[in-house]
Amino acid sequence: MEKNHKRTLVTCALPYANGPVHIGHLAGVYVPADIYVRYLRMRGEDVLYVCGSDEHGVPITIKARQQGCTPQDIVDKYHKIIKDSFSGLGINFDIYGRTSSEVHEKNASEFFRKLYDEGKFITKESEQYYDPEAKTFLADRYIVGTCPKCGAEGAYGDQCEKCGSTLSPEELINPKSKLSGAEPVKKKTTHWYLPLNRYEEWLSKWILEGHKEWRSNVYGQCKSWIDGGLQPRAVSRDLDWGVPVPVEGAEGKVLYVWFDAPIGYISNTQELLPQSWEQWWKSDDTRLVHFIGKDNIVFHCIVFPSMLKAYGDGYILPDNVPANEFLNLEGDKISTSRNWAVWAHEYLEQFPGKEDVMRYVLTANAPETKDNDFSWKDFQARNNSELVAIFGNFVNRAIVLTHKYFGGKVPACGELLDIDREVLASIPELRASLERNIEGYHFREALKDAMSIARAGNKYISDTEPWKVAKTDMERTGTILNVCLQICADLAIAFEPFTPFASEKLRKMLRVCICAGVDHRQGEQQTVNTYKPGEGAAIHTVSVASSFDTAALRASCPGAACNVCLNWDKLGDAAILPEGHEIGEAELLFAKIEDEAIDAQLARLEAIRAEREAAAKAEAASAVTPQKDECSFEQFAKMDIRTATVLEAERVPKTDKLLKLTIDTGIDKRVIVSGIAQFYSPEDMLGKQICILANLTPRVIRGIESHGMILMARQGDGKMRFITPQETLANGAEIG
Ligand code: B3M
Ligand code: ZN
Repeated sequence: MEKNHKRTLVTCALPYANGPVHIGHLAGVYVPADIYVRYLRMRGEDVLYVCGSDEHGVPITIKARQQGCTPQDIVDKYHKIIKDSFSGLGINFDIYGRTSSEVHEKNASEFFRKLYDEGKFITKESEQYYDPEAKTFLADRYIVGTCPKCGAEGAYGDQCEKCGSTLSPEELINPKSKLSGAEPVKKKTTHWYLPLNRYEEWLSKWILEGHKEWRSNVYGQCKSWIDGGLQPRAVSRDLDWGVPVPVEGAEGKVLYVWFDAPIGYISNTQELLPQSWEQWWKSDDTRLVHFIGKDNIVFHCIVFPSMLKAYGDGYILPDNVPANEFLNLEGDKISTSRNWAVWAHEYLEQFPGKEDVMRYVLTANAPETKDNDFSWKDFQARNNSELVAIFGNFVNRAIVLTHKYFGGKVPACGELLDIDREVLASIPELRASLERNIEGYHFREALKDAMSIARAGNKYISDTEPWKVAKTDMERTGTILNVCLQICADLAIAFEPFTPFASEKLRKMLRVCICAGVDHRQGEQQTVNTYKPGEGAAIHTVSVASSFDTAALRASCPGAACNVCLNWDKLGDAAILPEGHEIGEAELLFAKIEDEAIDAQLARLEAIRAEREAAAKAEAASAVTPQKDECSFEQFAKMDIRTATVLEAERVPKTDKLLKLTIDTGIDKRVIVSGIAQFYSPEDMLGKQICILANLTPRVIRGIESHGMILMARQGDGKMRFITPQETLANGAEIG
């Protein structure tokens, strides 16, 4: 890896603490970031890994209102759930902070104040929506209405979830307050704006000229923002939840959540490292990488950098902003409000011990270049036919056979044949590709490289058949198993970033440890969340910086039964495990996932889908069309509406919709052609008393002359029923 930096600061988008995290979040941001961090640590890089909850913003106040509690209750609840989900999946940040912390409030406030004092903001008076009943201004998400782009109901003031368009509240058709349902009125208010236009040229140089290597989705979005001309952006809101605007006369105003949230990265670093945080944020030899989802690109590439630029004081800018596209679930967009998601905390409960499987599947299907789909069948297939059948199966055969023929000791490596040399030579090549891919943020491809090592091992053991060779040639059997065990050690290294739980299990079987940064096993797993130079310097410097000094490492490997310490640099070494090294018992690395578990998940989703469809149907059925223009009594009186009875009914040949009815109108017997065949069969209509418009000008329909029209009631979803008197009357009774 190119090294013109001393340390890497990795941040992950701060999840809103208004709900649990789901697989879309994991695939988009947290799993790739975790792979990246684990990899860098194994390479001996000094990495700080920062995240936390985003505890301000309208989604939180809305949730609190829905649940009848305070915003604080909401953030307390979800902060814990989210934090536990991450650690359950092995995503161990150095700090998982909160934007409601004191440090953060102070930081965000001071940040604003400095820009304010230095005249970096402009103020603008504008008209904004105000709820006259709730007596409050309505932030974007508090206004709902019809989407001007796709016509969907329930679009928000900032976005339509149906078609994904970005909206402004003014664009909504029939806007309604989410608080009271009232029609909002426009009212004057003043806000502070960051004039992004002042930074346009600078941004263009920095990104469009200087970061052509960024992912094309990220670069493309930046380019279209910059080319479109940047506008001043409001950095305050009329709200009562958030960091108060620290200026006289700003009562009832708070910092816009997207102003304070990115400062949260800095606050969290500061909370963890009150003495040395500046080294991570203000030093040119720190490399900053933001992992985010695609909906956060503008904030991380345009707004936050402009804020930092305006602030000055040596803040560094991101070196890269790997943003992913979205993950869908079973072909449908993931949606929190529709409960169309796989929630991380539920997954962890329902699939204990399968943390790695989710990490693996989300990486194999990572939405890196386009939106991608998660399906439970694919999840099962990848587990059963890749993790179990290839990776697990290979490791199991190698370890079981070593116990069977060599008493659990690594056998000697004798003379190598071509087949041995070939498999051993393939690993450094795969390693090089894996490194290129991870360092270029192509995690899907990197995982394929790691999996190729397992495939190579599995093929090698199948081709060399040591269980057959053992009948005649123990020395050759030993060589084959020696090669297999070296590949097992390679797998423990290569898979540590992707499937850390399996890597740990494998290390236990091989009785080795790993220098994965601060995660140097010491009987009990060290918590990785303890990056504390000063008091915890030993953890940091010993296990990261000098962990590749094998002697020092062994010395710091107290009492563990291992005498081999792995590190990234050993990947591909043909003699990682020395002859005679004693390995542990075989344990299954991955277990098969049976159909029942998958069917249960599919049934759950099916039930949600059915419920949603039923609700949509009911809503459509109850939709009423607006009242028509007035008509006079004279106009109405012209219509001759009467009762009649159906005497004969038949389908009009070659049509789906038409019935030919012969009716008794009391005046005469006549034929009416009616478009009701979708709703009634000829038998249904026979003998029924109906109401007709008798004096409608006759029309020829499909060659049949029709004399009048049957009165039908039509519901919002198109369902139709004919009108019939409450009790049978004489035919020809006038209606009106
Ligand atoms: N909370 C938005 C999101 O979850 C937001 C990220 C903040 S990162 C500073 O999409
Ligand atoms: Zn829309």
